[in-house]
Amino acid sequence: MRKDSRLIVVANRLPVQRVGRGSSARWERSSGGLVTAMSPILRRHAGVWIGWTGNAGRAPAPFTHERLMIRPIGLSEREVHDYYQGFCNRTIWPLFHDALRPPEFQRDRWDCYIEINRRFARAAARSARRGDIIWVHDYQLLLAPRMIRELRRDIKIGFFLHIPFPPEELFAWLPWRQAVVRGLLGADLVGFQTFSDAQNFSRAARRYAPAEGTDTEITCENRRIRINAFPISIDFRDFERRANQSAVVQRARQIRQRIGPERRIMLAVDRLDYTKGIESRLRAFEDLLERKLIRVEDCVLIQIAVPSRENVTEYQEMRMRIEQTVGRINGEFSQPGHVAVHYFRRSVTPDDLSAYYRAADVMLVTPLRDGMNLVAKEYVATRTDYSGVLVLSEFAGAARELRRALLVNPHDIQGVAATILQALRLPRDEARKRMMILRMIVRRHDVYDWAEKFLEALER
Ligand code: GDG
Repeated sequence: MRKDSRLIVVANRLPVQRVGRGSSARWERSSGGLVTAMSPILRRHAGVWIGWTGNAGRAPAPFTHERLMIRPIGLSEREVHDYYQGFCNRTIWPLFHDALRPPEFQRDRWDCYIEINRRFARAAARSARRGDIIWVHDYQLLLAPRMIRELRRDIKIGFFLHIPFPPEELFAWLPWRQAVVRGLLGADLVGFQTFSDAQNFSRAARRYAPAEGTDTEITCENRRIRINAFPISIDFRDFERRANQSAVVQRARQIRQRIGPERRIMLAVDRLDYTKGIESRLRAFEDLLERKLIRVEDCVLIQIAVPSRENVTEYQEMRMRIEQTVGRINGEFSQPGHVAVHYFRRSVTPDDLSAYYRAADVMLVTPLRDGMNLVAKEYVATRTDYSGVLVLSEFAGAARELRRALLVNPHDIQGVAATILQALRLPRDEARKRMMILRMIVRRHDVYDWAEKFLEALER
């Protein structure tokens, strides 16, 4: 990026959140992955961040936080309902994740989605000076690139999709598919997690817009649009450093001690989302106990499940089913002093998360569909002594890079069970070889590399 140009990030959520009440209320940096990814670039270049505060109501006035200009976008109650909970989370999210739940197609929610995208686009266009770069993020803002382009022909616009882009047959369901494709084609560069997502999009573009070209370059209305894969990553060194802090080492030791030092720990960490495959993973674990291939005296499953989208019915139903399954497994198989599944429905601090990663002999990352999955990469970064085994779903974007994990089809419960068993029995040398390669890959392709490559490509 040119030294004097600024980066304008447009994302559904702001990188800060309001904490405290009354006179002690203040803005604090939130801990999300996107904030971490963007922060080194934003330190080098002055920047503006446009996003929603996360609460219904009028937008606070723009302000500066740690040298970053913050421009909050306001959403009314109805808009939160129709745009965020409605179109984003009940149409695009399920449709783009292999329609794991039936997507809902409602005209008024779509109208609201257009309106909110326009609100973000106007704010972006107004904030940009000549020479600045605008980087729009994710599925909440698929229409914004074109809307910004209509207002500012002189600005470079990049777009990155954090979730998968569906194959042709599924994308075709969307009653507003043309508008979505054209919305994205307003950008100069459209980035995806994997090459097959990129390919799915370029095919959709050629089908639903007056566009022609290849999988990586398209011409539409006399503009050249580049399309490519930029697999997102983590701050590898930061995870490595945290893993070796004495408080974390102590905490990991304490977790092992409490679980029982002789037991093998299997860990899973997910948002409570139906895409993450929590139910099938529990069923695979149950299957192993039922067939007496494992015993609670020898191993345990810890499931950290972070509450998410709790006012959407599908999420409430899924939570109930998961909790029933955990109850059933524990009722059936736990012994005094040996609980089969430890289920924590809460989020833990970054230090605790690191301690759990450190304590876990086997990490189970088995989503039914996932754009990337950072948990898999975080586990790898934490294993500084090269121990530990990663079981990873073929349907997570991360599987394209982390080929040396034990890959599974999460729909095949018996297959997952067999792979868990393989992970528990993997000879130490073999596990170490695999982990060395996994660590090398994530170290080399960290989040800084991701952001740099995207911005470099955008400027080309
Ligand atoms: C979307 C895409 C894509 C989880 N529990 C705790 C905690 N976490 C942190 C993890 C990780 C993040 O949340 C989850 O990231 P994922 O990538 O696994 O999943 P999504 O939230 O679905 O993210 C995904 C991602 O965007 C980035 O592009 O990879 O495919 O769906 O960083 O560490 N953090 C703390 N306590 C917890 O209990 N502190």
